Amino acid sequence: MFCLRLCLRLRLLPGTRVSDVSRHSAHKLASLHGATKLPPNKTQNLLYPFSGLEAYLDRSVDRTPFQLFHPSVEDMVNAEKLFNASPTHKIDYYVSAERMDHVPALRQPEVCFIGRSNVGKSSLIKALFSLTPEVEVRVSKTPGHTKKMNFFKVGRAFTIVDMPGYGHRAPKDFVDMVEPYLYTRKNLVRTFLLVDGSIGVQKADLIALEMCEDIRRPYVMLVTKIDKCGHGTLLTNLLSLQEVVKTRTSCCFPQPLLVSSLQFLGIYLLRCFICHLTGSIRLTDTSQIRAEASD
Ligand SMILES: Nc1nc2c(ncn2[C@@H]2O[C@H](COP(=O)(O)OP(=O)(O)OP(=O)(O)O)[C@@H](O)[C@H]2O)c(=O)[nH]1
Ligand SMILES: [Mg+2]
Repeated sequence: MFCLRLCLRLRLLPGTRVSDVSRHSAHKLASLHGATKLPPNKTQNLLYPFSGLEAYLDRSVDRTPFQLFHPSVEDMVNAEKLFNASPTHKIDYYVSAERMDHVPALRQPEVCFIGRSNVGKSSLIKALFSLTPEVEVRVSKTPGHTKKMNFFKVGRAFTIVDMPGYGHRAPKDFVDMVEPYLYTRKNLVRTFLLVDGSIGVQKADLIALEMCEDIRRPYVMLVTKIDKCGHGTLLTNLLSLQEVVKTRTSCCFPQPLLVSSLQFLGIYLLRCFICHLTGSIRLTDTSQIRAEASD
């Protein structure tokens, strides 16, 4: 039923197909259109990854904090349009910076991705840009791969920044490079702090979380690699992260977002969240945001 309604809507709404430029090379799940060709429960999982976990969650656990941002399919379709390049809406790598004085002066709202080396920051950006596979985002099995702050422009709508990781094999000047950026960047509307869902919150993640709290700017926890472990492990890690967010944070959005860049789980929802935070789309009334996501 869900899928039928969804497919109908997607067929009716213009601009939901992959752009001409990338149609031949984009992954089949890069677009919502591709996602809706799967069986209904798989589509539901891709669009709303928490729904796949809910069945394994004890009845006594309050589901509300996990579904504060719950956009409608229509909103996800609108967000997806921003991730399709066109001659008047170019999506591309812009510049890299090692220090604040190399950071480009840009007016459009910006979001950035931080987290431990190897947590999946670059892979996530690659998945977000999967409708324009010609945009080069480098990922690697070897921790410490991203050495600079890499800026990607999404037309004039917003910028996405891929950061070097902290922890194992991080660039020595991570703190000199990233901390000043987080403190001083005027057009930064949201920081996404990534934690690996298959291994849970680590000491280094708690240090980063404290740093975000000290900076006192809004940030969001993103749980990556949710394909990599069983439901039990993922739920245990998710609930302990939720407890950290509840008890130790005041600037963090209360809902951790779940993603798998390999399987495209949660990518459509994240695109929608970014478009909402940067003011690039207006959410329809049917979308739930129980806690104001743009505080
Ligand atoms: N199973 C699984 N593996 C992933 C996922 N995302 C990333 N990976 C793998 O994790 C490794 C690291 O990914 P990157 O995206 O380069 O990680 P990063 O956070 O950018 O790392 P640094 O640049 O070193 O800070 C790669 O081998 C990816 O293929 C995911 O969603 N699922
Ligand atoms: Mg990287």
